[in-house]
Amino acid sequence: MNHNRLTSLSKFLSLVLRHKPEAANITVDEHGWASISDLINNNKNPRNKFTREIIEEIVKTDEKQRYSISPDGNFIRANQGHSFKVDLELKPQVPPPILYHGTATRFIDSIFKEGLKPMSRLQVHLSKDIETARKVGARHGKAAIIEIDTAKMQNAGYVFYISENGVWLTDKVPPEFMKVLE
Ligand code: HQG
Repeated sequence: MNHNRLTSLSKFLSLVLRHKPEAANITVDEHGWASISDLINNNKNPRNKFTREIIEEIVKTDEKQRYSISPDGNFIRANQGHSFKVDLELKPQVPPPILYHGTATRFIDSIFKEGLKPMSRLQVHLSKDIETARKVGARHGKAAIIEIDTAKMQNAGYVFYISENGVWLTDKVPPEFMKVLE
């Protein structure tokens, strides 16, 4: 399938599974799973029409591995990034001693006043490498990178999770655990 078409369908899939299931006339369960047959059959908009093959190609080729298909092949969910409440059944994990958060320079003052907050998503997203953080930050403007002392946070009782696709998640990061790297 044509690359642009696949990208556009992948964006729509991300919208549906993370933010707005009703856009495809489907529902997701408490763990974020959507029925693949509903996704194929309920969505009448020809511009965003899914087939089993298209869904499998999106899942397989997604550069961030954003989606998982259930072991029985019947359900699909986003691995992270939701704005509605879902229980992804992630277990607390010990993170590397330092993680990074990419943001835009214009948010820095507010972040160092209030701490990092999930904003419209369920949790704050952190990366293990600076390069990924830089890309995430550049989506919002001129990228700024914040280094987070996760070892100190763990000692203070904060809990971390890692999504199926390797994004570190936590509920919030107070200013005392952060410094601006660049
Ligand atoms: C900022 C993408 C002001 C925060 C990426 C960020 C990621 C504050 C923005 C995933 C703040 C929220 C998530 C505060 C946080 N004051 N600004 N107190 N606390 N912010 O998009 O982390 O490509 O919801 O720094 O790869 O940028 O979609 O979060 O700039 O993994 O799969 O508020 O989305 O993945 O923005 O990105 P977002 P994010 P996908």
